[in-house]
This record gives sequence, structure tokens and C-alpha cells, in this order.
Amino acid sequence: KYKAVIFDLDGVICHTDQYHFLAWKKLADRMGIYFDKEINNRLRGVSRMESLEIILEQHKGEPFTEEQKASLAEEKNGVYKELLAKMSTSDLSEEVIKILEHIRLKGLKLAIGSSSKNARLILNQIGLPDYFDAISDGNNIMNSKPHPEVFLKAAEYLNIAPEYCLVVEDAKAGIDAAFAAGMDSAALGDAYGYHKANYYLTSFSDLQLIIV
Ligand code: B16
Ligand code: MG
Repeated sequence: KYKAVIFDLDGVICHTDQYHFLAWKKLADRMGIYFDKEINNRLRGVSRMESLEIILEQHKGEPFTEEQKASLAEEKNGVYKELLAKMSTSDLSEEVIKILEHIRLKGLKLAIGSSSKNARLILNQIGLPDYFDAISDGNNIMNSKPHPEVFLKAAEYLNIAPEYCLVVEDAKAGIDAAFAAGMDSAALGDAYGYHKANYYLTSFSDLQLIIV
């Protein structure tokens, strides 16, 4: 049924979600703003500036100017990129490689659909710079998930209609985006059990049960 699989990056292909958490936590601590894993889950799939807005909901006091917000986001991204610089091929699991190869051997196209502006850097770090047939990321979209743009662009780059694409996501915002794009979706991690998904994956390997 499917002709392509579009993978979210952060929280699906690799665990940069941990690094996002650490970088936001560092910023929040410095500013004396409360931040925890539950708030962090709301940042999954959401753009950098929208993530900052969610974090600043806990800030009591004068609102920040757009300029101040841009500099806060830049500060977080600096810390995040220091963490990304330490990533290597060991941050890509054997399990993920095996399943990507399985899907490719079945003749399907593979793409990345990520809200991140650091997506290509991350793919380089984990040793997959040229692996995917298309990469749609934070640099080619105006609206981040739950808006469908990032996945519709991926389908367009692949030249495959949305109805033949399956999206793999760890974020509820990402499942909403797939749904809005008219694509089926498989949910894992934080999105597991979310009602808008078509499939639930207890592990990445469960994809083998869908792409047979
Ligand atoms: P950046 P994904 C998303 O990646 C992350 O889940 C989200 O937490 C982050 O804010 C967003 O990328 C933007 O990332 O600051 O690197 O541009 O899950 O869509 O692959
Ligand atoms: Mg994600």
C-alpha cells in the first residue's frame, strides 16, 4: 500500500530529544524558570521559537521583546549544538539501520520530515548524510508541526502522493501534522496510544509488521 516512509528525526531516528531537554533546562535554570519533562514533551516536533514561547509561559515578570526572545533561542541553540558536536555514528542504533534497509529493500522511498533547522547537521553526525531520498526540515517550511507543511514538502520532493506515505513520529504534534497532510502515521514514544495515529509501535522494529 505505501510507496514511501517519512521519518521524524528527533526522537525517532536518533535521541536528540535528550539534548533538546538538557539545552532548554540549562536556559530555564539560568533564568530561574520552572521546566520539567512534562513541559519538555510539549516541545516535541514544535519549532525553536514556539518551544521558547512554551517555556516562557512559566516566566513571571515583564514580557520579553522579540529581540530578547531571538537571543534566548540563540543561547539555547548554542548549547544544543555543543551537544550535537559530540554525536557520532554510535548514536545511530543497529535496530534503526536494519529497519531502514528492510524498507529500502521492499522498494519504498525514505524521507526525513523534521521541524529542526539542525537536521542535516544531525544526519551528518550519525553517518547518514546522503542516505535519504528527500529531506524536508525546518529550513524549508513556514509553519511547523502540527501544520502539515513539512510532510507535504517531503512527499513533493519524493514526487509521491500523500495517500501513499506513512509517517513515523514520536510527537503528538507530528501525528496531527500527518493526519492534516492526509497521510497514515505510526506513533512511538510520547505519541504512543495517541488516537489520531493508525499504528502504535512499541519499538522501531515493529515497522516490519507494517512494511511486510
Ligand atoms: P531546532 P523533529 C524538532 O525535531 C524537535 O522535536 C523540537 O523539539 C525542536 O524544537 C524542533 O525540531 C526545532 O529544532 O531548534 O534544531 O531547529 O522531532 O521534528 O525532528
Ligand atoms: Mg520528534
